[in-house]
Amino acid sequence: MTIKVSSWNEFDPLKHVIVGRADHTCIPPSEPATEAKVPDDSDMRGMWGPRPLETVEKANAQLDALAALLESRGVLVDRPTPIQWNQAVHTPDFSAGSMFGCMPPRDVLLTVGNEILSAPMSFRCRYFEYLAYQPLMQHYFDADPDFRWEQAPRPRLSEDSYKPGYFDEITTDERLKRTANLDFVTTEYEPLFDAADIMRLGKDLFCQHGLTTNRRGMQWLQRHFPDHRVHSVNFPGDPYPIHIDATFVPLRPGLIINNPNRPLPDDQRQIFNSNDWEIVDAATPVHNSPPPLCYSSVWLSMNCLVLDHKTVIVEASEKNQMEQMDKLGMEVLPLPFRDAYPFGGGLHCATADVRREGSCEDYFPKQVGNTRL
Ligand code: DAV
Repeated sequence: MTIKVSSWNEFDPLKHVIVGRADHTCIPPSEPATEAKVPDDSDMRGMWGPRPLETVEKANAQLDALAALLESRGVLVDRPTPIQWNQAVHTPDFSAGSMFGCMPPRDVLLTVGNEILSAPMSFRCRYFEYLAYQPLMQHYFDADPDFRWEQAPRPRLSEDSYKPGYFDEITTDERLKRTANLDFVTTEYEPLFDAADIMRLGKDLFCQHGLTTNRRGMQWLQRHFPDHRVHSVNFPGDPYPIHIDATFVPLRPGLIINNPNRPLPDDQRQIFNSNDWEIVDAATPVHNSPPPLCYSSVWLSMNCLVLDHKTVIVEASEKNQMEQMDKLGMEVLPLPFRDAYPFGGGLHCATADVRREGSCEDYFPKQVGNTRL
């Protein structure tokens, strides 16, 4: 099959994708950015180092099953090359006791049209994660003369990038107040974003302002993609706002599911309402808690992978979410995936687009409301 990098949104027919790998994944030691993410009562507090081999094998089995399902639907699947994540890293500005892993390519790689952009990342332990994808990038570069291989400015991630003591002894109420007030652990010292904070809808890129993406990161994206319109959205109600894909998930043109605990504020809905987009509450997750040693919330239930406007892969135990998808007119492909969750998220997290059919549409000709930078 010829290699052509091209993807403008989250829902056009998927033809080529990267599926992550769990090998060598570590729980990184605490650092300013992860302090903010790991809940005080989490079983991950105080733990770090390589994850148990048995859990790695189970996660890899489910990731392989995802790859096989995609291939059975005619999607070309590539895999990253894991490096030994259990190495300390040092830069002139910081040291970190280990790296993280390469199960969630979505966090690192942002595909916009014929470009794949590696995000700066805001966790020190994730500074070198892009290296796992270099062999694939080189391969696309050689195979597709139009492919733009890009890297956002490498951040320094010094003490200047984080607010000191931001989450020391903080109650959940206080967390919620701060996140609603757009007061996050990262400062505006330098542009920061994770790729998974960006929802691609043709000409419009909606970025979640949260723990991993700051205003400067969005400003950088706007200048980098001058033909796009970059928007800032935020979701009060989420004490750990990291990545938009368990909060606000488009299924097809005109339809988005929104986490009902993290509703998009009214003043930011205007652009969707005015352009006839429907925002519906996502179904309630089946589980009361995430699997052990997992960073993410139970709302990975809605972290689905859309194959085309009528087909979606959903985690096999999430009956409510599958039922809702069915009612919304989607064919559901169920796939067990909870063993993979602790390694970096759900089905959307575990993948990154290389090619979807379709072109850059203008879904929001009426640019109203206050989401623009
Ligand atoms: O709800 O914990 C998970 C997103 C993972 N990329 C959540 C967000």
